[in-house]
Amino acid sequence: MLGFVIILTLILLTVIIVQLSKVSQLAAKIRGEEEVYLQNNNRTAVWLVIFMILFLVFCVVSAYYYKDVMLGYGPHTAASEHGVMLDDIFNVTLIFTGIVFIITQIYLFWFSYKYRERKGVVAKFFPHSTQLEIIWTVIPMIVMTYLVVKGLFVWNAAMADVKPGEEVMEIEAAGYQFAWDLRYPGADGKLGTRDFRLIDLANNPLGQDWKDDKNIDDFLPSEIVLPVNKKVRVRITAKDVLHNFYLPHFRVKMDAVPGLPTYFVFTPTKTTDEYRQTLREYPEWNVPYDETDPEGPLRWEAFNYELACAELCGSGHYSMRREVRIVEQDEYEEWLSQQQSYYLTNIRNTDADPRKGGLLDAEIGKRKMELLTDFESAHGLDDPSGENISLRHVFFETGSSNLKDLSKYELDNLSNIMTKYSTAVIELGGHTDNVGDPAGNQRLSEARASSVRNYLLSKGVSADRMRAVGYGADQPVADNATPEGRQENRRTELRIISK
Ligand SMILES: [Cu+2]
Repeated sequence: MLGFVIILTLILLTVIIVQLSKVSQLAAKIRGEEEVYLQNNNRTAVWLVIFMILFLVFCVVSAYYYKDVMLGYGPHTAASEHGVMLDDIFNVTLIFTGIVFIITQIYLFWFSYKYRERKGVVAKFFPHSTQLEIIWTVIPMIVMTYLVVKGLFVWNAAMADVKPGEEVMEIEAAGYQFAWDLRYPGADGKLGTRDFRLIDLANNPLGQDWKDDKNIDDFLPSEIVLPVNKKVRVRITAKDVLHNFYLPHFRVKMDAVPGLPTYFVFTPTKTTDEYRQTLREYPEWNVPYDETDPEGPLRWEAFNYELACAELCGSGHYSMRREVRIVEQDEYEEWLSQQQSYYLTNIRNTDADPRKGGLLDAEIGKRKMELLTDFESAHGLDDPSGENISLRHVFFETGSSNLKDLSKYELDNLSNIMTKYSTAVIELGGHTDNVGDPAGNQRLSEARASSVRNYLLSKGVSADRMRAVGYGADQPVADNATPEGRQENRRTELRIISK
């Protein structure tokens, strides 16, 4: 129905215009063609000048009206070091091109008015003016040279990579349809190596090489969190099609290209909180973020920096948005401490782990510290002989007293402790669960305690400082009815008999 009305209206309008033109043709015949022509000419010339004034006013007013929502103005001054320079050169360019734009528009419309056809006025033929040629060649040349040279300086500064030895924190962003895999280097500060052939969407989204030690502590957070005023280098890659790593508030924008790693180096200068405080000063940011929830947070309170994909990469393109938080150093460190290594939480000791069954340096160090702490706290007592210290990482083959290879770490640590506390005398106690006959358990516990003692003898601890005792199943520390309890009961303990 609405469509019909619109079509009808258009037809009627056409009829009216045709009829009007017929009327003016008739009037022209009556008054004489030439006079009407000149009259129209005058009218058009005046309208051109009016249009020019309205148009220029509109350009200036609309730019002024929208300035606070544009990047670079009002609350949206750049939140990074190089961003300020980029905004600055945009402004310089805008001033020059703005001046040229206004002058040319004025001349264009003013000349159309001034040199309109009039009765008895003849055009003056003006073949050449060297002076004019010089003016409109030299001025643009100077301006262009200035813009290009200044632009090159800014470009080189904004795109510069880190210098050798410069302190920088490196993170990684890999785009795919339709999200980003983000990676941080962990405590060692180094991102581990990747190989696209190792990518396994379920278990190894980035194709990290687990044989590389640098990968052990890398973690894959769901948001970007960065400390303020610290230089950061982002490695940017893509796993399928072209994406674009875009942090609008920091004026960071770089293509993410499959097979061609790119990077961007920048230094955030405003925390999320500082940016919110600036927004707060603007009335349009003091309205509820969600119109349907007037009691909810205001727009400035709900503001977050964001990472967007600035390449139309497919139908789910919009969902590549990720939050970015810029925080003070201590808050950043707190966040870091909550992050879990991807390898240790998802890969360690699974079938995908090439180090399965072995110990990592960090684990060896941790076990060493635990045993030393236990030993020293018992040694500090007036009478340490009542304290049982569990040798948690001593393992035997099932039903036998043969030590498993992995036990050597714990026992080597114990041998070092015995060297450090050179007068201590210890008891090594073997314990079993209650499965099987008591005599057999007794024999097994004695044999296991002796194996431990023999290993320590081989490491140079003297025989008179150690005694091996088997307790069979007599001293359970957990419920023998459950498999976990029985496992806890099968153990080797250590007791300091004299300091
Ligand atoms: Cu994308």
